[in-house]
Amino acid sequence: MILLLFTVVIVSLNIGEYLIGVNLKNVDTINLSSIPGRQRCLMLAGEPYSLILSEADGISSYKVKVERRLSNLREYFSNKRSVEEILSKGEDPLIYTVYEIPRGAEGELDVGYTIIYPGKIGKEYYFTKGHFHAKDFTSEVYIGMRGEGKILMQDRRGETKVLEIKPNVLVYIPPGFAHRSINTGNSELVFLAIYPSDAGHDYDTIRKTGFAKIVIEKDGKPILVDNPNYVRL
Ligand code: M6P
Ligand code: ZN
Repeated sequence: MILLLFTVVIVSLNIGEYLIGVNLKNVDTINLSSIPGRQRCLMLAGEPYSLILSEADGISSYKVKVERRLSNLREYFSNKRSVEEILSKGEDPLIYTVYEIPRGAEGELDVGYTIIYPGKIGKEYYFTKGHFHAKDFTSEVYIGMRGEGKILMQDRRGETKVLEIKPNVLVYIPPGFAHRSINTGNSELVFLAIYPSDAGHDYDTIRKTGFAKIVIEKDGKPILVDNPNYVRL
């Protein structure tokens, strides 16, 4: 009987991993957008949990770790010549890392812990890809942990808003706004993100249009300027 119960538990865990498409226990580096059926992940749904915010590993008990390097952001930075120069030297700097606890089910919340490293490509500060939510009527909350930066938000008409993020600051991103985080400091920008588990990531729109504004360094300070490559839909 105990053996039967044990077998049932093992089989169901494997099915959970099969549904999300990755082995969650051994995930090291994975492209978040490549996980099929994230919203069907059954691993943790319904179970309460607590976690420790640690400087070393992001968040304890994370299930997915995403690393994005310059080569993953090739189309995103505005100074294409700088991008190609760096990559052609065989360098591929790590721009940011996300530790994530996906929950999978409608009504639940996913938690992400993002570290954007300090740096620039040309004059443009390191940033995240940025995305709309696949479900447009979902929002998100960011809580600054370390460092300083900006959250750039843009609605479907191309109207932008920018807010500061730093420790003890909470930024609310309303439904319908794409969001990108930018590290404008000399140290890591670290923040927590909390969003509905079924929100989904729409990367395609921003990949095609870019944001209408970019954040660049001028005289040692970050300034917001028009993006010369922005494509208005
Ligand atoms: C935050 C959240 C995540 C997101 C991450 C990186 O943690 O918004 O959902 O994945 O930032 O941003 P992006 O997915 O745009 O690369
Ligand atoms: Zn989001």
